[in-house]
Amino acid sequence: MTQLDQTEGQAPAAIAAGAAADNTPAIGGGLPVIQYWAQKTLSPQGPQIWQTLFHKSACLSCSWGTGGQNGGFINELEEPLQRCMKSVQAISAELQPGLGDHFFARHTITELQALTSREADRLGRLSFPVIRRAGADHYEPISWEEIYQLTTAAFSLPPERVASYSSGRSSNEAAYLLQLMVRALGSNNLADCSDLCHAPSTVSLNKVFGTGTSLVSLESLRQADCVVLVGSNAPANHPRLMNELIELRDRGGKVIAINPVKEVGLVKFGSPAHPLRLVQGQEIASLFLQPIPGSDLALFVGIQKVLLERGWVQFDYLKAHTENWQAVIDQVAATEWEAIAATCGLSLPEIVAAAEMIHSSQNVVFAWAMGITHQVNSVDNVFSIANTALMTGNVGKPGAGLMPVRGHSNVQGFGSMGVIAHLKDSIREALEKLLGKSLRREPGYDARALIEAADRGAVDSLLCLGGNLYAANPDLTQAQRALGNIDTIIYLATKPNQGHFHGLARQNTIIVPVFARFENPHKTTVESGNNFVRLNSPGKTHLKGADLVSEVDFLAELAHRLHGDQPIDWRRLHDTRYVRQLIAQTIPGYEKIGEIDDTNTEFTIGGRIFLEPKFPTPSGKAEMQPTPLPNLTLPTLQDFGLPDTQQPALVLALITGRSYGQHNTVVYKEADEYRGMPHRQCILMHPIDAQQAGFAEHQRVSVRGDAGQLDDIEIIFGEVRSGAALMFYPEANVLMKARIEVRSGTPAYKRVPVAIFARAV
Ligand SMILES: Nc1nc2c(c(=O)[nH]1)N[C@H]1C(S)=C(S)[C@@H](COP(=O)(O)OP(=O)(O)OC[C@H]3O[C@@H](n4cnc5c(=O)[nH]c(N)nc54)[C@H](O)[C@@H]3O)O[C@H]1N2
Ligand SMILES: Nc1nc2c(c(=O)[nH]1)N[C@H]1C(S)=C(S)[C@@H](COP(=O)(O)OP(=O)(O)OC[C@H]3O[C@@H](n4cnc5c(=O)[nH]c(N)nc54)[C@H](O)[C@@H]3O)O[C@H]1N2
Ligand code: SF4
Ligand SMILES: [Mo]
Repeated sequence: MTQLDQTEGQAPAAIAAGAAADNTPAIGGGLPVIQYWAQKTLSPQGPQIWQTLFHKSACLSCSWGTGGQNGGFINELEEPLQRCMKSVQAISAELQPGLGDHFFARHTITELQALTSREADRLGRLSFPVIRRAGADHYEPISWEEIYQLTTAAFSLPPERVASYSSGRSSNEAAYLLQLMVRALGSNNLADCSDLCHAPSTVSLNKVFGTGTSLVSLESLRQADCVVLVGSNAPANHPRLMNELIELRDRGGKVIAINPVKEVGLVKFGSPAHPLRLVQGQEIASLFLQPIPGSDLALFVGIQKVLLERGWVQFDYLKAHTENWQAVIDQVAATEWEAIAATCGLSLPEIVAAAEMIHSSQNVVFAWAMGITHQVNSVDNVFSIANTALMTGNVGKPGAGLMPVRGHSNVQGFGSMGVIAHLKDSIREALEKLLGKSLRREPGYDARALIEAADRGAVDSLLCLGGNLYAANPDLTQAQRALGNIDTIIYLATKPNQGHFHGLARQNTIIVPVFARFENPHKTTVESGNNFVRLNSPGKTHLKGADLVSEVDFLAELAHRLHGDQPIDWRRLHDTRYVRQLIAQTIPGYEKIGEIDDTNTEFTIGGRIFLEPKFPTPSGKAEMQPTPLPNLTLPTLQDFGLPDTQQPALVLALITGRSYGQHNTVVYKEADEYRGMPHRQCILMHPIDAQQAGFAEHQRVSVRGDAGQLDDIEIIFGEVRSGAALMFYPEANVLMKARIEVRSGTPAYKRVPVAIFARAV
């Protein structure tokens, strides 16, 4: 049905050639990256891609914050050559032609539901607003006036029954407007993709340090001589972070990689910024530890125990700068080595090696991503990392500290702007002053609570500012049912995705096509994971004759219709400069945004980077938290409704995550050559697990979770820890029910119990 760009699906030749040996390349990054650049930028779309790469705006893709006012290739320290292949992937997807006028008349929703993620993305840019009315099997064009009428009516319903969901690609200005409009209605239901992502980091860091974001700047990272990288596939997901690790190794520093999967790019990486080693690559991990999924906390307690037993704990630091340290030390002392080793599956020498490396380094940065947060004990996981950093005096000095490696390019900005279920009192009070009324104090729905509420019929209206709420959730059957209980859903989006076809509301589902970041008619800003604010210049869309709206204009118009002129002139919020002035007034640390239109000066947010061990907690000290060992169990075959005579079969802890050829629920490329997975319907397994159950490589099997089953899945052997396996999201999201960490609401996507068996049962 669609014109698929076949070149995207093919293996780069360099990889295909290497495939003969063992099916995977010897390094991450490397020549295929250059090849991809050449292929894309020399294609007919090439000139447009280059133009967009040089546009003065932040990269659309990850939170590393490349691009901005000094040009598209510049990082936060104004260094050139900092743009990775992913940004080209993201730009080229937004530069697709628009959907034709009659597209939705020609294709039923039933047909569109059969599309894969990649096919849905390849349909092209959304270029005119459409509505799907109750019972219809088509989207049809709709006027802007009717959209605003329906949306205004939907958001005039009781505030506890209205909600928003957002994803971190939109601007700070759109995020600020969204939360101001929703809170002014009396609702706190501001679910966000960060609820499915780094919320556990925010919760833990706030509890220990009184601040929820990275405590380390990029500049400070440059002064580290050891980086502990936990549960992150940075070679694929934050490629420019790899430049930092290459340079760290060059200056004699160490990298400890902790990951049940031996990701090739964490072993060796070739970066275009270091052309002499592009082909052979640079060794990244000085030490690679492969714990059992979900067990990192036990490893960190083990490291702490070594520090304690060898007299390496910095008690002077703990006494001066932390609270509750004695309880944490007591707990470490009381935890048995056997329990630690049995939980994390690592040997004592491995744990000692990590502790020695941390101890012998001057300045250690602890960085982590989804391997830590997508767990049922994710908040405790982050506590255990923080405790290790504090025991070694590695927080609150240059070159050291804690660094959650964030996801979307502006996900952190959304949190700063107040799009968060648990709003800080200081921001609430500032907003109350601005709006001249008191705001609801109880936390609103986070992303999971929103789905649960919708599932029980408690939500009438939902506005989605970007993202793909349907496919990002666990248990897609429930997600579809829950969204189907909502009367009105308004999706603001740049490109179609599976959520627009499966996440249909009961009455009206409206898709509002919006400008991408580099097309907005006004300036906007975003915040990087390193707490740096980027300014995006206005731009133009390549879509001729399209009927798009900017997110800010849509939200300002809707807010004006809902709230009129009081107590603020909502219509004035069409002017993003005015929005920035309100942000400067109400968001702590963001004062400089009030002048950015005049100065064009991007800045680091105040009060976020800690070069001294003084923290914004009531005591000014870090408040350490004890960390109980997780009790890791896997179900038996009977729990999956299978007789234990079912042969061959085995139960594994499944990691669901990304390939380098996808951005979240949007798949750009079917194969993941770096892991040797030729298509999306694969499971990466340890050969021993497979062989013990009688499976051969490339055999097709069924994978069953507690919510669903996937058949015809190809077994691929790889360097994943025995007992664990890896599959791609969002395809794997049919398998699991949502098990969440209670304090953060984040699902445990990285330790999903699954049973594998030979035939569909
Ligand atoms: N190319 C690309 N870049 C992206 C994205 C994308 O989809 N594609 N998404 C963006 C977003 S929103 C995010 S949140 C980030 C995600 O960036 P990452 O967090 O790097 O991505 P994931 O693929 O979810 O998985 C991270 C790693 O955790 C490991 N892991 C799994 N379980 C465990 C465990 O129990 N312990 C440890 N130590 N490790 C474990 C996995 O093997 C994997 O290597 O990337 C951002 N950047
Ligand atoms: N099993 C499993 N599930 C997961 C994860 C996992 O590792 N495993 N990861 C989780 C994580 S970390 C995250 S962050 C979530 C991601 O969840 P989401 O953020 O909800 O999903 P995305 O796939 O990033 O959303 C992509 C869509 O955003 C829209 N879009 C892109 N740019 C813009 C823009 O500028 N404006 C607007 N309005 N729309 C835009 C496009 O229509 C595109 O189709 O998924 C979570 N789900
Ligand atoms: S590392 Fe992230 S921000 Fe930098 S160019 Fe790559 S995708 Fe963009
Ligand atoms: Mo994320």
